[in-house]
Amino acid sequence: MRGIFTALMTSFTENGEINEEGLREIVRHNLDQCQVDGLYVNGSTGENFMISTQEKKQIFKIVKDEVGEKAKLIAQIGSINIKEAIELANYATDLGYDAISAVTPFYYQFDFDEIYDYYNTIINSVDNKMIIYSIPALTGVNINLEQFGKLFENEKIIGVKFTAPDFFLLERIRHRFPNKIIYSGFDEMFLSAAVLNVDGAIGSTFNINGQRAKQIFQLAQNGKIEEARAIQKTTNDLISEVLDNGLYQTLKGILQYKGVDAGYCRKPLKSLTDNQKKKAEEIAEEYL
Ligand code: MN9
Repeated sequence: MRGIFTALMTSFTENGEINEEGLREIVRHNLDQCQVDGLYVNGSTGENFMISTQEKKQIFKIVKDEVGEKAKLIAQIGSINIKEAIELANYATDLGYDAISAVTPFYYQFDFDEIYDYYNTIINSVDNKMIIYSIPALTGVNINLEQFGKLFENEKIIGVKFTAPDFFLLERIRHRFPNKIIYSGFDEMFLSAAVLNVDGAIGSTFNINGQRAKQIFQLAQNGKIEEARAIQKTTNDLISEVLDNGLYQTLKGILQYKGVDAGYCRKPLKSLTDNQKKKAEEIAEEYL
């Protein structure tokens, strides 16, 4: 399960329906052009928190059907509706997903005992492995080193998608749990995480820039930090422009420009304005 995983985008029609053919095109683009090792399906980047249970299942099914055995698949099934999480975990497992992942439960300011119960209840209800999805900036939920230790006592909890700029905590987790899998979550900080010996990365920008992420990872593993830094620099020039222009909209605009029908974002996310679209095309021309 090491390597570069794209946090897969979902293609929607202008009316907000799932665009199946567009979704398949995004998958193929990731495998053929970006050459990533796997896909992380129905994460933040997939607009997961704006779609129904039925639609999540549909997406899991389409992606597995398109990928087959060509890449590893992680199903993000986290939901504060724990019954939904368990249902989706079993659904994705039956489809053949290699692991499941769940965002930390958010909104109600759950305490650690509740978070602990959430992960153990979900993973003990399914014959699969769990990757914790930690993204404190969006959930408000922080897990400290001791708490990671308690969660990792369950051997079915195999790792974490670490989307935080806390390199002190990241280094401590790496050191304390050498056999757990750590994925770097912020693409713009990937080299720094790779130097700390993470096992891979999961990111939104890999939908367009997966090849550079693969290079950064390979170079860092071979100790070629100078070369890796140059590629991270170009990557970050690209990411800065994407973030300034609207993250998901711009990624979709770039894919569209590349001939991939990434479609629209789902409301309440806005869709690209004409100016943003033009900028997305300029970014694609300059960097991709
Ligand atoms: O999961 C992604 N996080 C979100 C990882 O989309 C919330 C990242 O890949 C970021 O989008 C990316 C840009 O900040 O690093």
